[in-house]
Amino acid sequence: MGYLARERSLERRGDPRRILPEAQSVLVAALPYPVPAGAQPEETSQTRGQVAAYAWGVDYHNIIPQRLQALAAFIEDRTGKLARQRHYTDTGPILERDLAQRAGLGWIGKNTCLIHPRYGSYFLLGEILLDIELEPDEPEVTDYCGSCRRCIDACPTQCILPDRTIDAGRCISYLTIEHKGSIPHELRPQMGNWVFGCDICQMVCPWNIRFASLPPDPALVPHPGIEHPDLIRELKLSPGEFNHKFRGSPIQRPHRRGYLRNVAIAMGNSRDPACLPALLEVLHHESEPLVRGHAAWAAGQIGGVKARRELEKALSGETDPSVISEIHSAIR
Ligand code: B12
Ligand code: SF4
Ligand code: SF4
Repeated sequence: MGYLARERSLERRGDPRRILPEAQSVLVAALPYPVPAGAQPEETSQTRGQVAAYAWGVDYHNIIPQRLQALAAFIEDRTGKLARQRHYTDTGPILERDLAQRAGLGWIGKNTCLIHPRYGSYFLLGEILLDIELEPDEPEVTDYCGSCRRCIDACPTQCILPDRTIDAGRCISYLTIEHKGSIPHELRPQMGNWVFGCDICQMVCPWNIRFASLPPDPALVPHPGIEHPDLIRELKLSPGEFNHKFRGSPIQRPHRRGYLRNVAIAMGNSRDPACLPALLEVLHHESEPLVRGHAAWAAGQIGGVKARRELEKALSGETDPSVISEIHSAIR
């Protein structure tokens, strides 16, 4: 996420008029996604992963711009003026939560999410910069977190800092979605069964527990089986099957190799011996070293004589230095 620190990006984030010099107003919209229930489905014995709720449907980057365009057209109709405008959701150098707070949509909680006092935080943000002067809403100035610190205490990697920022390099959301390479060994056990994103600091928030009730946008309703994927089945996805399964989904972002890396870590954390055959298959036959390496780690976590024998066997045929090093530490 180096783009966040670039000089030009910093300046533009500080003042949206660097993006659209004629800008008079910023209109901020919130798009609700499903409310996660948290628990794994009870009827099944398979080892399951967890996917962040915003990613259960279609990629919101493909939905919000359409919604914003319709909203801008409505405003043009009402004002009788063709507006100069720019749309953003996630992709642009602007501080979306900060603008949303100033537009009265909520306050920025200790978990750094924008929380609405009546609807919680399970929504995504999008903005329109306009050269039309709109009457501004009142900013949300109250901090409803008070003395609560549930998110800080519940965060598995302890990455929520006291100044309402997070140490993104330790956040499971960053590690599973944005981080490209090997996941640091010390963070793997804390990732639990999250295979894409993380909702823990929102799931424990009293404002979500009490109030999150907005119906999700129809485009974001869950695709079948996506909330708690069967880890063994996921690890077996070929490149073609991965692309087919996640076409149009945010889960495309880490690519197959990043996603299977996450699945392998979740298997290792489950310590479920039922995962071992799939992990060993990957260890011997997968072409991506990143996935082989994390499968070696996971096999080591599950342990046992068979895992050790197969790890040693894999070592004799392995040529990639990163995988060799993973196998060494798995059998140590
Ligand atoms: C980078 C990013 C991440 C990173 C870092 C998150 C973070 N907290 O910064 C990672 C990958 C970890 C992440 C995770 C998630 N994200 Co995110 N993420 C973003 C993104 C693209 C940029 C945020 C950003 O700018 N961070 C950088 C730091 C510097 O920002 P900051 O600390 O808020 O900045 C403060 C100060 O540093 C200062 N500042 C910063 N720059 C400048 C410049 C100047 C000139 C000045 C004066 C001051 C200043 O002002 C800010 C005060 O408000 C935004 C979209 C956007 N463009 O805003 C989405 C966004 C924040 N994410 C979103 C979501 C949904 C998530 C997840 C929930 C996804 C998930 N389930 O896995 C998690 C939540 C994790 C968490 N607790 O925050 C939503 C939040 C919606 C909401 N209700 O709040 C957003 C708004 C995307 C969207 N369009 O909806 N995310
Ligand atoms: S998304 Fe997960 S890892 Fe990141 S801050 Fe929230 S609880 Fe911590
Ligand atoms: S869990 Fe508590 S401290 Fe964290 S954001 Fe919610 S209200 Fe604020």
